[in-house]
Amino acid sequence: HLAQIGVTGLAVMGSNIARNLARHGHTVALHNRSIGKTDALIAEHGGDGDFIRTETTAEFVAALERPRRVLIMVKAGDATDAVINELADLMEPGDIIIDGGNSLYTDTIRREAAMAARGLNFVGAGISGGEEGALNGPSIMPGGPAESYESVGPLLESISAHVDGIPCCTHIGPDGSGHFVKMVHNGIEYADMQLIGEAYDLMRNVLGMEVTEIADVFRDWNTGVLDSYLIEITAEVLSQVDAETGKPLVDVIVDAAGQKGTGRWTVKSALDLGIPTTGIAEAVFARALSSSTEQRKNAQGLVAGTAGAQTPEDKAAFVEDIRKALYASKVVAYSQGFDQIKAGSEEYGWNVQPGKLATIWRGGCIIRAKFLDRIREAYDENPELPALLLAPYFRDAVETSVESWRRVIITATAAGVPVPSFASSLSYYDALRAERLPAALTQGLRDYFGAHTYLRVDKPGSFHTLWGGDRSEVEA
Ligand code: NBP
Repeated sequence: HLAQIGVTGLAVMGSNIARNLARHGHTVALHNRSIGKTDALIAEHGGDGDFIRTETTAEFVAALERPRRVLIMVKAGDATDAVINELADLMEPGDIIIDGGNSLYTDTIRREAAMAARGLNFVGAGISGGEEGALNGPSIMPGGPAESYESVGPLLESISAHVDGIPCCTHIGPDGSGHFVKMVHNGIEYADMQLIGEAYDLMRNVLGMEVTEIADVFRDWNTGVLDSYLIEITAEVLSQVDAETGKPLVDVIVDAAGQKGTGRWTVKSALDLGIPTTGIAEAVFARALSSSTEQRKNAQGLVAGTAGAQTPEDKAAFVEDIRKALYASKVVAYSQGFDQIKAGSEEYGWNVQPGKLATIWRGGCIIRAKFLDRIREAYDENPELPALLLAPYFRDAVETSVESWRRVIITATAAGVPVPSFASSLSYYDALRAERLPAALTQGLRDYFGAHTYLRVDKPGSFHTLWGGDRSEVEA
């Protein structure tokens, strides 16, 4: 008998996806560079469904029905290229290679073109949800040729998470689009986590709350508009007590955040596209600062200068202010993320539908949240929405939070507690709604030192002031 799909790369993600496929009644051919992982999977979970064990890549390819469908779940980068090339040599026109790893979208664009030239269909699929999602239903963002989605879509949809009966998997667009949106998804995840961290820090270091009390606040927040996976697990992590010391676990974890690179990729892409994705950038930089341990150690004795700081008198009211600041900043981060997706889609001609994306992010993935329903509705109502922040629901949400938002930042600043994402998100909002920006002065300076010219508010054309001469204005 032959397999409907093959999975190569059987580390955590690959083995869980293979099991998920088997549990949904698909026959799955298994392959891994070293046979140990394949055998371990069959020994431990062979009962999950119909698996075909293969050792060599040739055996693996021969175990598949046609058109062949292979899902690659290996380390992103060179390993993925090596596996693609090995498979491509053994496959035939019309066969489909799916890369489910966290590949950089520009790699996916390159690989898709190379495979297309050989008659093969290449699907770069972003998969979110971590280990647990891979096993029980991830959010899947497949790009690549539309025809290939007809073949792999039903398979992938069957194993994805479902919300209200709708699969959290949809065709995103051509070549690198799936990995691009997965990248921005991860960037948004960085922003979300940074905002949660700032909210926690404010409760801990401005209000002086106990960790367990803060856990209860997050548990409570998870019943309202902030209802989401990350808020839910924040309560879990904060409730955890270290067995060895009896302290809250969060107090024995080293406060230096790691990163694997997707946040950094998102910010690099935002810079290239000229999109101010400040929420994500602040989050990436905040992780970098946290890991500058040597500098931090040396700076610890610096005078804080927070003599004027006052603890808010009404604790409950300030907690509510923090909740609103978190929500408003989150709206900004998502609005910026969707702006970046729109810009990427235009740059590469992908025609990504933001509403469809919000729909498949409602379940399975790390940023899953009630909130995504509101985003979906906003794009359903107006697919041409200039910015998420300007959709009526989100406009209201931010406008009714803005006073709290300002109070939180003023209080944090006076107390010397860093709130880079809260503060920069508010500055972004204030800049966006400003009637005039100091960019006019920037233009004046650029014209002064570099004759870069400027536009005038009152007439068409480009102008230059003769700064070194009689300072009269000439048309450029
Ligand atoms: P890893 O990213 O740790 O990769 C391990 C797998 O890659 C093993 O099967 C290993 O084979 C194989 N491999 C390597 Br390394 N080099 C190879 C090569 N040159 N040729 C063939 N195989 C090679 O596994 P993971 O954490 O399960 O993640 C898999 C993919 O999914 C990655 O791209 C990751 O970024 C992505 N992803 C991960 C998560 C997550 O939560 N972990 C979430 C979403 C996406 P071996 O057993 O022979 O060493």
